[in-house]
Amino acid sequence: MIESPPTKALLRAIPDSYADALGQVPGAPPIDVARARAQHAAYAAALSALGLEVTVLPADEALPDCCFIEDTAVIAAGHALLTRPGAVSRRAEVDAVAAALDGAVTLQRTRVPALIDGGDVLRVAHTIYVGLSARTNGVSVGAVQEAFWPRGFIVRSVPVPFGTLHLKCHASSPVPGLVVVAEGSPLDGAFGPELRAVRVPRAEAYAANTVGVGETVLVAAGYPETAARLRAEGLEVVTLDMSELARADGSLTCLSLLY
Ligand code: CIR
Repeated sequence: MIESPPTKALLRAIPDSYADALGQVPGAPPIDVARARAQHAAYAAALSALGLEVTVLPADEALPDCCFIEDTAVIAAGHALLTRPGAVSRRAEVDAVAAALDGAVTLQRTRVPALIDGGDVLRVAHTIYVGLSARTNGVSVGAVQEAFWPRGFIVRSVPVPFGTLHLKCHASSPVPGLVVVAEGSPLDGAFGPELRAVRVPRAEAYAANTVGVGETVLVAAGYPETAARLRAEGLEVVTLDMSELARADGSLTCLSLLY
């Protein structure tokens, strides 16, 4: 299977209701929505500067978490599996994304009783890992298999440790052939010698979630060792402030669908 690299990024704007997004730590200071929007805009600008055609869908006030668009679809080889997000309050996010993707990729819906958040799906070369988490159930593994096995992918399931939201909180694959893995994560040591693995120190685990475009990797700001290890692999590193997105359990991959 020969696949061209992504040329487009689909993002979704941040509603005022983002102040009530899921995943906030009780007692933590309130989210600064204006600052979150500035961070989101910097993310969009970074993708655009790297040559992607960026489209930002309008926010929906009824959907506080809608900016975390990654959870609504899994896209590979020109095909999108539209998800059924694990959180009930997020299920309606999918429709606007489906409409935006229609025509650009083929579409398939996830059927009941499968539940899946895109943040639990990590593609590494021709293997797709599905993290079993509080949001993604075992039935979804069959759904991912049905969608992507005919397109040349092997699908494997992997447990997501209790207390963490998604598989991609632990690992990402920003560049073909390279994985970024948090030390001690369920995927630490799971990859074969054909892949380059950059291990992220435990104290920097949040930085294991990265986005790559060509030989450039977006990394959350404030994780110098991870940035240094990626540079040592010959990659360009762009750091982005994620403070207000992290407050609702968001990280870099969550904010876009690349295709
Ligand atoms: C949620 O709890 O669903 C959102 N507040 C955060 C989703 C983050 N998405 C991702 O990591 N793919």
